[in-house]
Amino acid sequence: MERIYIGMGSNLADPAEQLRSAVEALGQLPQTTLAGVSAFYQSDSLLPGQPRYTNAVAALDSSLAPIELLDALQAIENDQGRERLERWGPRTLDLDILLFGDRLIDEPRLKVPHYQIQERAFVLYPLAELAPQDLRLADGRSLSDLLAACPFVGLERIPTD
Ligand code: A4P
Ligand code: MG
Repeated sequence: MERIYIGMGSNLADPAEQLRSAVEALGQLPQTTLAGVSAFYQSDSLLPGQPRYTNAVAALDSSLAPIELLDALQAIENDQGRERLERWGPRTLDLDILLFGDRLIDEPRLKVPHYQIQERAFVLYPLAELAPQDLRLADGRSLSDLLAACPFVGLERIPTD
């Protein structure tokens, strides 16, 4: 079993509902236990002219191989109506593997830690709700240093009813 953190994002078709469905689907993955879900956060899109995003992070304990997990996440995205029309385009659901145990992965289809983790408050703050305070990424960076360098700006924590 390895601890895995998944970044979830949606900015179409009732984003909070998309994230709730995604959490349910993650909980049903084979060889996998859902270990936690952060609060949901809203923020403006990194690209102007798109609807606001809702983001959250889920923690999994899984014995799936990284590529098996990526395939399963892409199947969940497709099930929830994702259409890949343009890179960075608006989407019903985006599931990114943020961290996978203490692995460094650099394959054509999969880079872990996720390459923009350090720039994204909507990833770091929900991750910090779930991860141990002294978490280190596989590349040696500490989560607390990344948080200190990425202010909580433009994020709105939303009630999850
Ligand atoms: N891939 C490589 N590494 C990974 C990984 N660690 N996890 C590959 C998941 N996938 C990974 O992703 C393209 C390819 O990345 C996949 O086929 C996989 O093999 P995609 O999800 O099809 O395309 P994308 O989402 O358009 O690209 P990308 O780079 O994942 O976009 P981002 O970084 O997710 O950015 N603003 C706010 N506020 N909140 C957001 O969530 N998201 C984006 C999209 C822009 N602005 C945003 C947000
Ligand atoms: Mg993605």
